[in-house]
Order: sequence, then structure tokens, then C-alpha cells
Amino acid sequence: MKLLGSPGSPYVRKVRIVLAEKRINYEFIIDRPSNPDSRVAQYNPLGKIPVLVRDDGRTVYDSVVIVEYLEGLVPEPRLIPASFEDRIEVKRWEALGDGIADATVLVSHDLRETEAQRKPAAWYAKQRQKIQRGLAAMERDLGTRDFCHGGSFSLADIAAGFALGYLDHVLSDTDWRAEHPALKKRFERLAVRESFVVSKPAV
Ligand SMILES: N[C@@H](CCC(=O)N[C@@H](CS)C(=O)NCC(=O)O)C(=O)O
Repeated sequence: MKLLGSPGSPYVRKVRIVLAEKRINYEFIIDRPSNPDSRVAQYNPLGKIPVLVRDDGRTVYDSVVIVEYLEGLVPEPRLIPASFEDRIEVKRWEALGDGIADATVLVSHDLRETEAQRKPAAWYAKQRQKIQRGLAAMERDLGTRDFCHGGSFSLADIAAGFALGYLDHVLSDTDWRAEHPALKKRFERLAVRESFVVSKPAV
């Protein structure tokens, strides 16, 4: 199978962490939708990465669906619990990670504009609030536990890890560690995990 995407995309990293955890071989094709010669739209009508191209040519997107596909394809190690309530909880963590990443993408992209073209301060405040509230929910739900959900590593930990890693990568002025000691501790452990190390984008 092939994965189209850019190493810097948080959603691509989420999928690469899952692929590494499940030890699935794949070809990583670096393709940025913003490049004029990008082929992403040929595989995903929405023109977004990540896109997974299966061996028979069928495509899977977006990252939430790709993760679900990979979980079904290679069930071990299990990253999404089988039981209904646990499954929904883990998917909620995924939604939190995606939502923090969504707001972080918007802010970091807008910061690349000239000052005159940037969005108003109220827009920035709104996006930053989404990030702060998302982190506060993660901190509260993690509490004193070793894992983000249940008693073992799951997609919930991946969600926290890729969102926090992306924040560090593109909005390094966000001092999330001071107010989120449980997330800080969890992230320290996640960052040295093999799947996180191999998928970490170069600076
Ligand atoms: N919800 C999607 C988000 C994908 C997404 O927004 N990817 C960005 C890269 S970080 C993208 O492809 N942007 C190009 C565009 O929107 O045209 C997912 O989880 O896969």
C-alpha cells in the first residue's frame, strides 16, 4: 500500500504512527497538496492528505477512516477497543487530537501571512481557546492514569501525542507544559516510543 502525504502534517503523522505500531509495510509518497504538480486530488477529491492507496488501487481517506481501515486490516496490536463505550471514548480522544490540530494548522498557516493580511486578533483568540480547552479536557481525562484511556496504549495516546507534537513543532511559543503536568509526563513517554520517533518530522 502507499501513503500520500507530507511528514509535517499532523494527520499524516497519526496514520504513520498507527502503521508503525502495527508494523505494516508501506510506501510513503511525499506529496503536498499546495504544490502545483500535486497528485493528491487524483486520489482524494477533497485534495487533502493523508490518502492511503490500497494494493488494488482503491483509496481511503481521511485519517479517521484510514486508522479504522488499518485497525480492521491488522487487528493486533489493538488500538481501538472492541467494546462500545471504550471505543467511543477512544474515538473522542481522537476527535480532541484532530480538533487541536485543526486549530493549530489554521493559526500556524495564518501566521505565515504578512501582518497586514493576517486574520484579526479575535479570530486568533478563538482558535487559541479551542486549543486551550482541548488540552484542558485531555489533562482532566488523563488525570493520574498511565494511559490516556484504559490500561494500555491506544489510539487515545496517539491522539494526545500527535497533537502535542504538532503544537511543539509549529507553535513552539505555546507553553502547554506548565499548565498540563499530566500531559507533559505522558508526552515524555510517548515521544521516545519507536512509532513516534520514526514519524517525527525533521525540523
Ligand atoms: N480531517 C482530515 C484533515 C486533513 C487535512 O486538513 N490535511 C491538510 C494537511 S495538514 C491538507 O491536506 N490541506 C490541504 C487542503 O485543505 O487543501 C484528516 O483527518 O485527514
